[in-house]
Amino acid sequence: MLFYFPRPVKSKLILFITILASAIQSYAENGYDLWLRYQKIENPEMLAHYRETIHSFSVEGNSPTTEIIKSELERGLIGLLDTTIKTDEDNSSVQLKLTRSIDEIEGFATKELHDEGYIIRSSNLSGIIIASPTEIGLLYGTFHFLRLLQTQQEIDQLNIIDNPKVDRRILNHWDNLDRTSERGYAGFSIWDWHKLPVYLDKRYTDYARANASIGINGTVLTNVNANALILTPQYLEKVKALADLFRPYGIKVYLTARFSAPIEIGGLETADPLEKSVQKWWNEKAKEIYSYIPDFGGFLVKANSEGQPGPQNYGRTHADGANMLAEALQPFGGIVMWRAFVYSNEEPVDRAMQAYNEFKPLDGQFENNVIVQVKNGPIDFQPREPFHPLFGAMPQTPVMMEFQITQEYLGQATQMVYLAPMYKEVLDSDTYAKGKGSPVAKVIDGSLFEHDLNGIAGVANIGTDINWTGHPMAQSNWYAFGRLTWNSELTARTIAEEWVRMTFGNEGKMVSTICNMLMSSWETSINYMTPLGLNHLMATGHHYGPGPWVDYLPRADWNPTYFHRADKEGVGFDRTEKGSNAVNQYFSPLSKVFNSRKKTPEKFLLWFHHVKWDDKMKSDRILWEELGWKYQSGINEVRTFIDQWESLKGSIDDERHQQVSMLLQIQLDEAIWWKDACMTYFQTFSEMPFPDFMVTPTKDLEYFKKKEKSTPYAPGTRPQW
Ligand code: BDP
Repeated sequence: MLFYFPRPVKSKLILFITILASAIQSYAENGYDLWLRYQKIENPEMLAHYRETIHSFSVEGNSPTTEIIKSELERGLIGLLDTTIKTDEDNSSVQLKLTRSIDEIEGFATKELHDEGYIIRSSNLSGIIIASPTEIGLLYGTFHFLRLLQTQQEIDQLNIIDNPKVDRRILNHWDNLDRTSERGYAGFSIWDWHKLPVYLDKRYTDYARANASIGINGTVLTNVNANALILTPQYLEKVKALADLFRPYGIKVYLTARFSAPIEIGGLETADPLEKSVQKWWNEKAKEIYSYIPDFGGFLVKANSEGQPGPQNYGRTHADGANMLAEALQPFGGIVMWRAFVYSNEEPVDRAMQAYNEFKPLDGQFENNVIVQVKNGPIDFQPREPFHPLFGAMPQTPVMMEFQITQEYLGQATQMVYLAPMYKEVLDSDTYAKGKGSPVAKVIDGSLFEHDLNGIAGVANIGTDINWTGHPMAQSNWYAFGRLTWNSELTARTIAEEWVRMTFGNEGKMVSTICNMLMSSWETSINYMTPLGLNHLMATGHHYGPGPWVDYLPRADWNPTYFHRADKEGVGFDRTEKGSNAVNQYFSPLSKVFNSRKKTPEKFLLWFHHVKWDDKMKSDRILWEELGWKYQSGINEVRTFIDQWESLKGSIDDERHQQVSMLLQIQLDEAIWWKDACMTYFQTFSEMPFPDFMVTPTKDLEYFKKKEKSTPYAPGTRPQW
């Protein structure tokens, strides 16, 4: 229907709508721009200083990547400085110069730079120079420079040399071809396979920009529980469209390879890796993929794990399977990331030990373009796990890290949990593989055992939600993952601060309040979910909410009761020499530390020990009380987050402020639910009264058991485990 307004009314109305629109725009933010908001610098002195220092720039070269650099600089500088910026084509009097002629830079040895590295220098005479041997390095340097402005740093005395510590910095999308996302909590998959290859969603470009801005240079587009169809020409054309779009941003595309693909899409009768016909099929498949995508990164493979097909179906080893794929990719420079997340139902040994038992004997048997991808801990992305004992245990094999960015076991998209402290705890853990000073970080950057092939992967938390990650604060985890893949030495706090400044603004109190909230959020979530080394207490299928009583699943090691082992005496899994002896998979002295009840850090206590309910803890409380203490403090801490956030009302745009407020309320309810359900359940074993300092649950166990079943459609669900 068309409305007709007489002219004067119409123009007034238009004026009113325009004013309204700009008012809303300036104060409502939907989070789509992530940390690349480029809002005008609030601080007038800094703004004046920056404006004086930069009013033109030049970028050497003329390629898709240099075009991207120019448009990012324009967008960034115009947004931040709110002024006109010249791109000086003749290069004569520019203040900001991007160049690949590093040799000309005084006092600088080119060999100091990695291919993707860059330098940023400022001098009074020649302005600011960003230099790198590659265009991608210039793009990274550009984002670094913009970050300096976004976080309001001094730019007068810059002398930055920055190289990535790890070569393959990769996101793993557990995305299915029907656009559902396994363990995804931010809507559907961003890959619109149906409309590809013709329709290129703007999100793809913004995804690439965001990744490039934090140094991510690879993406596995498909779920590890793989679908062979992705390897058919119909889909390869679509993958090619994405690869072409991502290439100028320095991002390589990888795919998951379903081991049984030769049968499912190749018409063969077997997928036995030692069968010539199977090898031939993969060789041809690789050739075909490279005809579409000349710089295809390679395959990520989940085999013989949770029902996925693999070489063991034919009595072959993981090395046989990986090497067959490696041979197919070798002529083209591709790699195989072979996952070590394997455990078998038939195996009576402790699940935490199985990957190590399976893979350690294969050390030295892999082709040189195979890298074994290991989850950070030996079970499965639990809120807190000790590092996986395979790190350091396979000196002759490149081993890469798999973190989870999506919060499958960490409150999903309803809870604020900043994961950088967790990533850091793992990366900084000393494996003692070559004596003291052999941290996990050095295993995975290749330096400990001198491997050229090295990498870090993170299971992405990105979806179609307008703000990409569901919870506005979960953007920080995507950001932190990228920053740590580039430089694992950055502190979690430094990264948090960068992210807050770029995402919310630079006002001092706001920055420190949000940073404090972020920095304590991981420990808080552990406190109200799985304190003292407990793990896998989550409800079945979706892993949303508590279900410590679950004991009816077909496989022992899918049941929470398998993991906590509560009985009348105490709680915890005995992994000492007297128990499963998992402690022995660690190098000495760690094996000894974990074997000792007294020496084991309390954060891992119930991971390694079955401890009596009345055993004394460091706090002088007995274990039962300490559990209550932890659960209750988790709740109290969430209440503090609510107050802290409330104090920021007015200093953050209303839209995001309100979203986080509502989510914190859910987080509080969930924390209380966790405490009540777990303490009520564990009380059936401890048979002790709830400690005084803990708010007593008002419902009985039956209530919580029913509640566990009341969310069958929680997002990201898998049917069983
Ligand atoms: C578990 C998830 C499951 C994944 C599996 C994996 O629950 O959905 O398929 O890990 O990593 O964490 O393969």
